[in-house]
Amino acid sequence: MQVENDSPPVLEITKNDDEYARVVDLRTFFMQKYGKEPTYYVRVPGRVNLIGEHIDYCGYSVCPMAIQYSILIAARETDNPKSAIVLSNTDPKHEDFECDIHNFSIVVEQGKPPGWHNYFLCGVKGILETMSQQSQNQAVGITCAVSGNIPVAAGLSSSSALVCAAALAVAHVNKVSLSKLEYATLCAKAEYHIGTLGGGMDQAIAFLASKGSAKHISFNPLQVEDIKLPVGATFVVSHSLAKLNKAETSDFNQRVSECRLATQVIAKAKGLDWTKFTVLASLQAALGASLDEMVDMVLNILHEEPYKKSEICSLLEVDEMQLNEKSLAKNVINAKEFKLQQRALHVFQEAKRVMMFCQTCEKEEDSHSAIKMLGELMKKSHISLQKLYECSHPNLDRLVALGEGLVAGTRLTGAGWGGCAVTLTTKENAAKYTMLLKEKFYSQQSRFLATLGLSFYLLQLFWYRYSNPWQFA
Ligand code: NG1
Repeated sequence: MQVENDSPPVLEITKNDDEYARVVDLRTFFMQKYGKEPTYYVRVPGRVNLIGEHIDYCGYSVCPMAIQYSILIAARETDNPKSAIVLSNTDPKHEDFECDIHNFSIVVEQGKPPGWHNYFLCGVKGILETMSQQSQNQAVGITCAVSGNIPVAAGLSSSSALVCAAALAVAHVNKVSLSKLEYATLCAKAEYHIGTLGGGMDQAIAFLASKGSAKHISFNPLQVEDIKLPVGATFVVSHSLAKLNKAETSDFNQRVSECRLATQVIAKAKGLDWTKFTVLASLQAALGASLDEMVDMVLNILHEEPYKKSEICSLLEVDEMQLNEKSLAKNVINAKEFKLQQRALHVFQEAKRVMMFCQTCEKEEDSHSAIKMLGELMKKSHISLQKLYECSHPNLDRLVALGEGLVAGTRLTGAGWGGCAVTLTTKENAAKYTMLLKEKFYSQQSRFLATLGLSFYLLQLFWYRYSNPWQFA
């Protein structure tokens, strides 16, 4: 188990780095905009999750890896007035923003995608909360130009990368020193201000990723281990061309709330004080049961038909107001029905698949059969997300159905309802598979031609000793 008590690294960038041109462009943008030189840069990667979907917020471990797309910030301390936060973005769609570090609020309207600066402000808020009142009063502002090339609303964690990059930028100018683990924890909490109750995977991999390696990340306490993928394992990440900003709808928080309700209903049925439980992993720990036993328990205790609020109230012996307060996210209190059995089944079975994925990587000597086994787990993960968790999208299902004979398995990655799929294939088959995707998927989509360059990614991951590190910076 790796202990990550060190601070995020300060890296030198040289002319040979792939990102050099991007840094130079951003510097030019900053200087044209503000008439001054940036004094430092921050870069935070996006990620693709290989397996372990919608279980981080239930306390279960996940297997993400960083990708080469990132948020890059050019920054300097603001001098006039000293407390101003001044933001601009190289993407003209994102408007300039200014506020005072001592007086701002994060405003998110329901049903609308949050303005980009709100993610930045989450990072600022996270850092301010680590400071004493006196230091907060003296906090200095920051002038930033932001450049992002992680596709937005694609399940590749562009929003968390921005929150984390903002936290790093503001911490630096205010001389706040934190470990990677502290950053990951505070940024996960800070992103709650956007309104979605994610589980911490994205912020953890943003700080704990290392070049050329996927990670097994577990929570409570936050820990990270390298995943030694089989030789030749190659991942292709493809965009379904359907976008969903999860802060725009209540779907994500509905799932979080359903998992919480499932936890509490099972806890009550087992004679535990249900008010003490919010996540399925803590319930499992309290019951001392295996994941298979938890699956049996779900099938015995929870019914398949959706639960009405009134039924849950009577099971937990509370009124509706108490239920809203104890168990439901704010934007879910008007939901009429909750599927508890399906969601809890997905979580326990997905948590088991993560265990098996990691064990296969550890134990299987023959890389060919290891890749096959990992692919099977990924396929099962997708079916579960589609049928039990209901967070797929027809485009994702079409991507998942392609590649018979060329791929080991494909699944949706990230929150779903659109966004990207991740495919495990071999080094030999990757090129043929990407050709097939172009022919059978992208050429059929009218928007594809316009978005070809942006929508399609090939990420090759080799055994880390043979990797090209810059691909996974
Ligand atoms: P996306 O939407 O892919 O960035 C979200 C959550 C994760 C996790 C995944 C589903 C946030 C910031 N991220 O990721 O914590 O729950 O969905 O596995 O809410």
